[in-house]
Amino acid sequence: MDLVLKNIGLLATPTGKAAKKGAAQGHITLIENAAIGIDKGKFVYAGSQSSLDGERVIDCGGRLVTPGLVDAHTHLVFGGWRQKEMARKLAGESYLDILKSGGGILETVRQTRAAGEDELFEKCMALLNEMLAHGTTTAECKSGYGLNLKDELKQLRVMKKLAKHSSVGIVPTFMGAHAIPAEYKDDRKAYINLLCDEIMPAVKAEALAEFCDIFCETAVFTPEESRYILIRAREHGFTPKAHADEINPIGGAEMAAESGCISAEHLIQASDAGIQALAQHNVVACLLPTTSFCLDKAYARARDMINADVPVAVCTDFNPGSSPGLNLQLSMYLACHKYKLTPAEVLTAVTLNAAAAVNRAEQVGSIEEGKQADLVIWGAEDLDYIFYRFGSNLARSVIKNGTVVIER
Ligand code: IZC
Ligand code: ZN
Repeated sequence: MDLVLKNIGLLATPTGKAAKKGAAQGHITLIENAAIGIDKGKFVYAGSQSSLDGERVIDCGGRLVTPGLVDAHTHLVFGGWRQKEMARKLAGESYLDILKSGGGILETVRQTRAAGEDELFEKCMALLNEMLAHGTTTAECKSGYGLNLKDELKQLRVMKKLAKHSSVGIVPTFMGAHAIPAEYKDDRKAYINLLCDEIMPAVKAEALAEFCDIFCETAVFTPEESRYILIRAREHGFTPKAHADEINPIGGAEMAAESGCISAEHLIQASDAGIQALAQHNVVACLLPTTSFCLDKAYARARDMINADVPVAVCTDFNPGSSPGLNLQLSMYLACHKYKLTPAEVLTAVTLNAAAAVNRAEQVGSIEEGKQADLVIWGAEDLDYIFYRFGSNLARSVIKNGTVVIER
C-alpha cells in the first residue's frame, strides 16, 4: 500500500455512487478510530483501525477525516475583479441594474477579453491552490466571460491547461449563454445563433467542455430562449445545466427539469411546482448560500427541497460579482446556519451530491474502496466543529489522488 492513514478520530463520509435525496441525504457513515489505506491513487481500505502497513503512514492524531470537497459551481476563469462596483452596490443599486447599465458580467467580459491566456492561467493556478488549501479537490469551472468564439475558446483552453497542471480536478462547463454581449444588444437572435451554430460545435470539436450552462433570468435569457439553447446544446453532445430562479421567479426550475438538466443552480425563488419538477426529473439542486449572503438576498428553500426528495448540493458560485470567495467551508457554514441543514446533510451536499451534479459520483465524493483517494484531514475532532468555528481555515492536510498536496 502506498499510503496509510491511522489514528483517525472520526471518519465521516456519505457512501454510494449516486446523489442522495430525502432522509438519505443526512445518513452518512461515521466510524470512530478509523484507518484508511490508499494504493495507486485509490482507496483500498476504509474502516475501523487495523494493522495496515504502507510506504508512508500518517498519524491523524485523532482528527476528523472527510472526502475531499467538490465545488460543483464556479466561474473560475476571469480577467480583473469588480471591487469598483461595490460602492454602487452599497448605495442600493441591484445586481441586475448594474448589469443592465453595461457593468457586472459585461465589465468582466471586457477584462477577460483583454487578458492573455498565460495571464489567466497564472491567476487561476493561484486561485486553485487557495481552493486546495481550503479542502476543495474537484472544481467545476464555467466559461461565459468571452461571449464570442475566440474568447470563449480562450477561457476553455485555460481550463484544459489548468486540468493538466493543477492538483484540483477540473470539470469544464461552456457558458456562452451567460449574458448578451454589448455588440449584440439589439440583435439577441443573432447572438443565440452564433452560440448554437458556431461556438458550440467549435467547443465540442476541441472536446473543451462536457456541460452547457445558461443564465435564465429577467433581462438575461428568457425561459423560452433557455429551452431552445439547451435543446441545441444537447444536440451537440453537452449535458445541460441552468442558473434558474436566482433573482426572479420566472419558471427557471421547471425549464431546467424539462430540459434534462443534470443540475439547476441558485433556485432562491423556485416555486413549489418548480421544486416538484426537479424532484420528478432527479435534478440536483446546486445551492449557493454565499451568493445570498453577498447580495443580501433570501436563502434558497433547502429544507423544502430535501423534503420533496430533491438531492441538494452546496457550492461557492465563486465569481467576481456576486460571490468573490472560494472558501467552500463558508458555504458549508451558511448552509447549516441559514438553510438549517444538519452537518451530515451539508457534508453530503459538498461531496457526493456535488460530485453527482458534475457526473463524477462514480469517481469521487466519498471515501470508499475503488474511488479516487481525495480527502481532507481537518483541524477538528468531530463533524459539528467544522460547522461551528466559522472564519478560520480548518482544513489541515489535503490528499488528492493519493498524493499529499497540502500539509499544514
Ligand atoms: O460575474 O456576475 N450570477 N452569473 C450569474 C454570475 C452571477 C457571475 C457574475
Ligand atoms: Zn453561477
